[in-house]
Amino acid sequence: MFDKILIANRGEIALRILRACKELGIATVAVHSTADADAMHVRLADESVCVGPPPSKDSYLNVPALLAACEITGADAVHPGYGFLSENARFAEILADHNLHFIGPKADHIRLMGDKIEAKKTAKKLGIPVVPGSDGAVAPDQDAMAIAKSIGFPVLVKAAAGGGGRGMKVAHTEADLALALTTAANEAKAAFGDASVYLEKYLQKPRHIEIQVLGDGRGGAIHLGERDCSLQRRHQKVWEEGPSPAIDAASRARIGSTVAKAMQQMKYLGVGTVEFLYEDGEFYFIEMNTRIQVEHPVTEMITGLDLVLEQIRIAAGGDLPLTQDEVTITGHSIECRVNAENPVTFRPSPGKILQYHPPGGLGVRIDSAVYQGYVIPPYYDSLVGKLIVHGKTRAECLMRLRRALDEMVVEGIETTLPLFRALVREPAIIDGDYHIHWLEQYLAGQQPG
Ligand code: MV4
Repeated sequence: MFDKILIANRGEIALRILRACKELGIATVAVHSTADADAMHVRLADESVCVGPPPSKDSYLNVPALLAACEITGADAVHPGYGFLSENARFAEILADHNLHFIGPKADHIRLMGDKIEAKKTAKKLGIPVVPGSDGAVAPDQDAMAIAKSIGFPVLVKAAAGGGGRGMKVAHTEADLALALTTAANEAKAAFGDASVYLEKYLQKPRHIEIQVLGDGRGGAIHLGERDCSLQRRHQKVWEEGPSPAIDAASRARIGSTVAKAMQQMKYLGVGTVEFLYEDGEFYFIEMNTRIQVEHPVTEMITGLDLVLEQIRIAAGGDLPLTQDEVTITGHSIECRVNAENPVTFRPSPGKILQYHPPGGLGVRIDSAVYQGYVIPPYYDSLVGKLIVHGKTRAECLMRLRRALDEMVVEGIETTLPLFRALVREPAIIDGDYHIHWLEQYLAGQQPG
């Protein structure tokens, strides 16, 4: 097991990792920018190192500074959290070159899943259902037109180096396709340095269903059920829940077993999330995330597993905590990401938190690193904290979420709390009857279809 872990992140996930380390009896090193000197994880860590000025590129992405921090403190492992360097294969390799452990998947798997075309080819080869589309990259020529016609319009042009919604263009007709291809390729070149694009059948109103997996790197892998992350705004998840109100036990077992077998064949190491679009009873693989995700607490609440603690144990060579038969999904969990943003315009609202009262009680969890008097800096994401609720049923979970949202107090900055207080009372949400475009249609004042 590791002796000292450097947490190469900030905010709530840095605190989350620190908690797991403390429970495992592992010493902790916090790194921070000059803007985060008063952050909670810095106060609670055994040691802390300032790695640079506020811009992420000069601090949390500053690899030489992070390596120096490991050298100075004698850390033997680095946990990257999510975002920042968490899916940077080169960083994982550099750590290995310095005899440091990267708490995450093998670098080759990070690199593989970072290329959306290679990821899809691998998924298909491993028996995971994928969206009908081109078999690899397409050039903006007749080739693409023929493929699009065989798929059937509308089609989606996606950037191989994209992901998370970046570099996507919809083409509804043949006339649209040529423009969509060149626009997507140009944008992909500019944004990712790679103009490769591929085609997929455009699914009109799917849900976003993601399967949590855990692999020991030696051929053992289990799945931990799904999370429904369909409620998103501009590709930012807002509300995540598990199990999905749209998935029955048979479908869950079917797709879960397919994914677990694929991870076994890959000899996948650590935590991972396999993302699907789900429409008319069918799952379609779109991407795989090789990191711990923001919404991991939903799975923790319904399985009883500490995913970050298991991630650390497995990175140190440990075994999986459960066999597949021992995995049980109990009850229902919903996570709301409370942001420091105006609840109508979503304009960021950084600043000092004058009053902070987190809700409590049975089945209510807050993953947050803020406190009364904390100043939310303008340099990073606007997450105040994640309100996670568990209940025996979805109905009980919604009732508890409604109560917890009404109890929560954050004064001094604007937050998205009012949005959640409205959503939890919205009939379609109460019925679990929504899709990936529902939230944006609701926010635009439309009657979501
Ligand atoms: C799609 C799609 C429809 N059809 N692919 C968005 C980000 C990345 N995860 C993939 N995304 C999508 N891929 C096909 N073939 C619609 C989306 C999409 C989306 C997916 C999940 C959650 C929210 C979304 C919002 C807009 C578009």
